[in-house]
Amino acid sequence: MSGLTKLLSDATVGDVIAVLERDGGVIIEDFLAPETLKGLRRDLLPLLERQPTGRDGFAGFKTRRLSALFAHTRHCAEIVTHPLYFTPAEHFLCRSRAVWVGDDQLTLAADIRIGVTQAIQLAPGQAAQPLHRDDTAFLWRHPTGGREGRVQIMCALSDFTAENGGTLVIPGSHHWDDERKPELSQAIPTEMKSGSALIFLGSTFHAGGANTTASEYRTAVGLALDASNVRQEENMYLSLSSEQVASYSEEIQRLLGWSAGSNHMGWVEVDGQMVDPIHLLKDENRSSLKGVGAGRHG
Ligand SMILES: O=C(O)CCC(=O)C(=O)O
Ligand SMILES: [Fe+2]
Repeated sequence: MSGLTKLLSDATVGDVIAVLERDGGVIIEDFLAPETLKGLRRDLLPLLERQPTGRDGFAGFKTRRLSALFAHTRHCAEIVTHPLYFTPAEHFLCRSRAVWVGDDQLTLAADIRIGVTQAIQLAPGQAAQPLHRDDTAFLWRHPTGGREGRVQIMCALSDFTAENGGTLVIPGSHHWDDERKPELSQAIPTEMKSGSALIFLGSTFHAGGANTTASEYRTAVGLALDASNVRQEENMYLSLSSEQVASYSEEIQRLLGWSAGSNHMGWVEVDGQMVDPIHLLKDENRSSLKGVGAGRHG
């Protein structure tokens, strides 16, 4: 394959689904309306500039990340509801299951939640990220049989090139089982103009590319739509204040959901890093809790 398949923004939902089923990823050219692209750049670029760089090879030592995006810009709403993203996501995430409740056999399906929001900017000199699947957060099993946990989008706020770190994707890797190791030699860089978007399945191997340019920044808004069954049933975050949670032992704090674990489910951004919320309940870190999300820049 010489490049990832590109569709124009007048493609049908069926076209997008067909390419995702075959390759696990697809580029939609001119995905963002010009005013959406302009608004995202205006709202997010100054905030990204103030973020520190990552502290490990996965987050990227020369990468700036900004989360809680719905607190920082209104324009993410236009991305998640775009019919060429939302409707294919529904197709992969909302598969129904028959379940017995007493005498009734019901057909239930998950609906959709926004799983991650993150602007990602790779500076010159950033090395390639390790290849991974984004549904690793859910410890999803592969092959998925068509039932995905996550459908991800990377909207380009700058041009994406092979040289500036355009996302590496291994086409077809969503069909692989969990034993098969991904290799960089199999990955294809995402090359697209600013305003275009890469959509890929949670089971597709991908990585941020290496930025080998002297002075170009590669900037994206990454968002994930997730199946709503990958969360706690009762909403503990709204039911208990952080003070109430902090009054319990660490074991109970984690069980109430204030824990990200080794699979990083439930992290929260503090000072540009994705941290385990358990740390915020400790007395010495309680002040950071006020810095989470909108409060920090508001
Ligand atoms: O920056 C990119 O192109 C991809 C980043 C990514 O896959 C991630 O952080 O999970
Ligand atoms: Fe990823």
